[in-house]
Amino acid sequence: MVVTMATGYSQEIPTDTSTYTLTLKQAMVSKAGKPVAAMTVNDGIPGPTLRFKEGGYAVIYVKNEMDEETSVHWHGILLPNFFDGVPYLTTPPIKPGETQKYEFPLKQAGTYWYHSHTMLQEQSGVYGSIVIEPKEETLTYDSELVVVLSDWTNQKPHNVLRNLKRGNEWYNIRKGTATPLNQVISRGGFSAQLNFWKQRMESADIADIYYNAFLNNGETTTEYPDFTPGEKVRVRFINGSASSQFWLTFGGKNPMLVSADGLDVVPIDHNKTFIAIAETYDFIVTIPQQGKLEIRATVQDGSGQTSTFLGKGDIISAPDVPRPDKIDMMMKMA
Ligand SMILES: [Cu+2]
Repeated sequence: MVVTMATGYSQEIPTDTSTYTLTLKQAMVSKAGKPVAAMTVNDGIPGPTLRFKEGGYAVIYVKNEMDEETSVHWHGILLPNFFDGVPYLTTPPIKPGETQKYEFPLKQAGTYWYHSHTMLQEQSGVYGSIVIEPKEETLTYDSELVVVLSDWTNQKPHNVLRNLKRGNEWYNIRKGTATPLNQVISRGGFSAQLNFWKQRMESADIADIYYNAFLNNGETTTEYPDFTPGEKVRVRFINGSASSQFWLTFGGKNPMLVSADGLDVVPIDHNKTFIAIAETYDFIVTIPQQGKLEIRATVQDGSGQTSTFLGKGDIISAPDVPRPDKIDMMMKMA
């Protein structure tokens, strides 16, 4: 079948077409103790995993049932510019009540994701995962699991932004990552602190925002007990956070890191891996004969974590990641 797309060019549409509809709604959602105004994709946070096959064709309808305009950007996907989903730049925004159709051939394989590209809607919950299976699988594994990491605040995202613009240390005090001046002085860091103040910076800092929770697949802890001993599971991690970066650590044997940002890498046996905002990493883990494997994401400043458990039985804990020494960091930076 040949169709003319909205961009004006014609193209052969493969019979291998996968069609999805994503419906965006405003809803009260409770992820950290109390319901707050949030935004859902198909009634969930994160939204569903969109699965495609390399060489196939994607058709995605995005339905905006919210009272404000929106957009969805397909992060890392090679596609015609018109369907990139960045409002006012490549793609028109989706007005309240409107549905936008995105369509593109799938020219790559791997782990990717999607998120709103409008205002602060990504922080409110508009994000989800994309998996494109390769034409020919070169890796050996039995099953797979997608894990979307994110950060959650009970504050309105606009209030968070306002607070950041004030440039105070309230969030660091709230999450216990501030460095009290008496400690700075007792460790000989006062001249470093003066240097920082002169440059209008507070003490050394890693992450600016206090989050009420860190999530994987929308929960602080998730359990996947159905994996069986010896099963090789490809775990696809996506960091869909608004402003958090994590250290991933794995219980039991080191996992095999097989892919980064959708591209296969030379497989490497590697445990502690840093995942920055918007990055994706795939690992193959083997479910142990006894016990359940913990995979832990520890936020970079040490103020929180979220764990995924695979299998059943006693916990095989992931290694701890020590809190960074911010006074030492400040002295080195100054
Ligand atoms: Cu993006």
